[in-house]
Amino acid sequence: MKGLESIKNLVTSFLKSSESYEKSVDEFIKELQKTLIKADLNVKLVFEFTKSIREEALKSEPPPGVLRREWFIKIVYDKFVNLFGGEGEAQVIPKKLPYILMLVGIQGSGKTTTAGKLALYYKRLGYKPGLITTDTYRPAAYEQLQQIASTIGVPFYGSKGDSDPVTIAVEGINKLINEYRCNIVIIDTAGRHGYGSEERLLEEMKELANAIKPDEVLLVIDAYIGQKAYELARKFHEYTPIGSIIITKIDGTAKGGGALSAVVATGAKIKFVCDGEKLEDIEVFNPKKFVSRLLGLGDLESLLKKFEVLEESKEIEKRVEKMITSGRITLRDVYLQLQSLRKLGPLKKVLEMIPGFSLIPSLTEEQLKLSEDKIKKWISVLDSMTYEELDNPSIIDRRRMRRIAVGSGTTINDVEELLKYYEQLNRLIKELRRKRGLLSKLGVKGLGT
Ligand SMILES: Nc1nc2c(ncn2[C@@H]2O[C@H](COP(=O)(O)OP(=O)(O)OP(=O)(O)O)[C@@H](O)[C@H]2O)c(=O)[nH]1
Ligand SMILES: [Mg+2]
Repeated sequence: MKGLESIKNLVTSFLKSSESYEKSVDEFIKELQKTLIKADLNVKLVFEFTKSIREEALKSEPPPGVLRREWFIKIVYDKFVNLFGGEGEAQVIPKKLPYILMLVGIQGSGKTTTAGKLALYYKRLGYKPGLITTDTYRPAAYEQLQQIASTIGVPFYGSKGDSDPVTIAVEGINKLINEYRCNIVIIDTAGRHGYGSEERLLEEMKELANAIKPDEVLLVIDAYIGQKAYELARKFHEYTPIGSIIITKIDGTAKGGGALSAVVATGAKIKFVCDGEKLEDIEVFNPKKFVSRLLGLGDLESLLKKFEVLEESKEIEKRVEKMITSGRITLRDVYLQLQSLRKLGPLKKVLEMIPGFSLIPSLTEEQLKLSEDKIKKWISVLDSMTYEELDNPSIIDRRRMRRIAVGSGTTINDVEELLKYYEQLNRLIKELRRKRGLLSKLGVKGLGT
């Protein structure tokens, strides 16, 4: 990613530095600011962003087993992921069918190529896409998309000459859906001149969108647009809440990282990024993957592994939190809990990493008693239970216990022991809930509240 690739080096030199921690943090933040500004990011934004990193770094303590420097990088990672749209991949599966997508963007940004890429992408997912061009402005726009459609093997609609884009779009949608049975319709529009013409672009987009009521409007921005990406994306985001953004040409020499960050800073959603001229060169935007790459975490495997453990612990913590709030756990909760513990390896280490876990002393002790062996055994016991039993363990009598023991290759004793553990846990959760209720009545904050 051009423009931001030096962040990787900042991370490695920060981790290796022999300077004091405070000095290294200062140095890192200063360099990060320079890099982000050079990459075309809005200056005010850069200062806000780095300030929030510094504040978090000062305020939070690394969990046991995590070095302070590693913890700092984790904070940087989280902040970046948050900046780039948060957890999870962009949502690209249509919520309804048929689904109508309309692409807009300034001239040469890559709309026509991207329309083809999207058609291929959705075709490979098993949908039946079709392509429409409403571009009556650029010579050979018709042939360009027609050619792409025939390469991919999807239906195409357009009209040569001077017809009105709205008429073409309406006719095209009708034809593609009703005659060709397409369930995704992708509409390519004409480009608008110049980087300064956002207003006109957005006006025209609104007009067309009002007439055809697409399910989604996608703004295509190329990485070369630089600083302007911010304004354009901001206005677009204001105009159309159903809109999302595709960034093209991040493979080129442009400061793609800058354009990308500028866009996300507006709160607009990035759905896809394109990194080449070929029709395969499109990728669903995934903030975590993107930030991992940005920080060079792929080369720091052990650190990445640690981060994964930390995130999983967050999950466990959330689950414990949910149990306390509801005041009730089922064997399903126990099952999930045991499974994540097994996946993460040494139990003690994992538990120690959970922030705030030490606030639940009795729970920690109970759980630390579990050996890896026992976890495995109990998981097979739970695997042999019916849903009914998992949700309502009180129905498990001797007869059921025998069946479960046989099914899981364990003994009745094992089953009983697990049920006892479950009861203990349940009591504990209730007790925590009571305590918390008391605390909140007294106005004391505790246990993640
Ligand atoms: N390197 C690279 N080139 C791209 C990418 N996407 C599009 N292009 C190229 O950019 C140029 C313009 O692409 P078009 O798809 O024609 O752009 P457009 O927005 O439809 O242009 P107008 O219809 O004139 O407004 C073409 O040469 C494409 O091959 C990309 O992700 N990477
Ligand atoms: Mg075009």
